[in-house]
Amino acid sequence: MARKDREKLPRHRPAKRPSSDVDLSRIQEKVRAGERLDLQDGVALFQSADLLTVGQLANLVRERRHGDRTFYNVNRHLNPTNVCFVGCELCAYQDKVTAPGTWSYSPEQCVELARRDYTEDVTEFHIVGGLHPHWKFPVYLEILRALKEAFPTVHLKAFTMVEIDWLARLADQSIEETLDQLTEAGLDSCPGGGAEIFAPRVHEIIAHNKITGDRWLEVAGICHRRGLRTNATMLYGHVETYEERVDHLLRLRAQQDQSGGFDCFIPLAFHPENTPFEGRMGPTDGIDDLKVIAVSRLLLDNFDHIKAYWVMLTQKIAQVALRFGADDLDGTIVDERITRAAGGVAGKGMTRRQIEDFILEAGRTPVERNTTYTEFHARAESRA
Ligand code: V47
Repeated sequence: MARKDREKLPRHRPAKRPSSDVDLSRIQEKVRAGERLDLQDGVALFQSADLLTVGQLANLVRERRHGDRTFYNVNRHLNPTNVCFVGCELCAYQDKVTAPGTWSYSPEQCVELARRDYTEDVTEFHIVGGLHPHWKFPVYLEILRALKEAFPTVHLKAFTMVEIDWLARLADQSIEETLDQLTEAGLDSCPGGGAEIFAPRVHEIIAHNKITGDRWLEVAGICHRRGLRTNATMLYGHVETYEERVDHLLRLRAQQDQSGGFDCFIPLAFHPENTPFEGRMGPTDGIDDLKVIAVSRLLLDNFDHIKAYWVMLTQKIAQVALRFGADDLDGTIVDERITRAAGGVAGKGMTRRQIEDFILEAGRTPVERNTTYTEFHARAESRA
């Protein structure tokens, strides 16, 4: 990003000063009665300094749906490339193929990488990358085909709505045709990244070249109508206000009412290192992390699962989040790169044993799931 453009970026997060004067009694009644919350309720929950009441309400909703069950999967993240010409201000990816630290793996290299730590326990590859300036649509099909051929039983959760939109444009065809070809090549579902914050004011500051929030939702709707399950995310902790967070959540809820194909919602805590925001703001704070999980659980009454993504939250916050509305942790991951590039400290992966212990220590029951939450293995005891 050019220095003059960097200078224009906001120097601080908007001040978030929760207050003890916010009255939550009407919201408590609504949650207990199972009534839908609105924009005003969502903002009040964020404004309240009473984190424990907000968390307790979210926990009530979480336990109504799932009891103590806490989901995880045995997966591996794969990023075929970190070269991306979009140049989002929020991201630590590089825009030039020749920049130091970049990679662009061939389909064979993706298979080789996946094989390196593969065990028969792995049920999912989570595949996302940048929008590579030189790759054509067939490269993406070949990556899927090569992985499916080498690992026929592994679910391929690949490509965000941003990538799907780009692939359709690369192939000069409709989203529907693109999805059909990707599915034929092995695509099983899509991850939830790239949604950022839908509000145009924020989008312009953190991801001005990326598809708009409206387009992200439209592509998700098309996936759902085509029978493809997807996830949804919200990147928080940069320049967005409480109102803009709540607007994002309510737009996801409205989309879910319409198309019903989201499995899980994942709040993503912004990491500024190696992005143009480095030096302007630090990582998010624990109070805000827990509040976002809790308010998401309370507003997204039509989403089954809220994920505490341990990579971005750290293991400690993710564990506490299991009592603040979250019921899922993502998985073993093995080789996480997006957050580490932006200063993440939680590590590259966890063993199944570590995840299960971590859930049991929170007083919850670990349940291994597949990607679409249709197969489960409950574990009373942790195991290797
Ligand atoms: O799309 C990019 C975000 C996303 C930064 O669907 C950043 O199950 C924080 O979407 N700081 C990728 N976040 C991760 C993602 C995801 C993760 C886990 C599970 C699932 C799922 C999806 O990370 C990107 C972008 O929104 N991101 N840069 C950053 N500096």
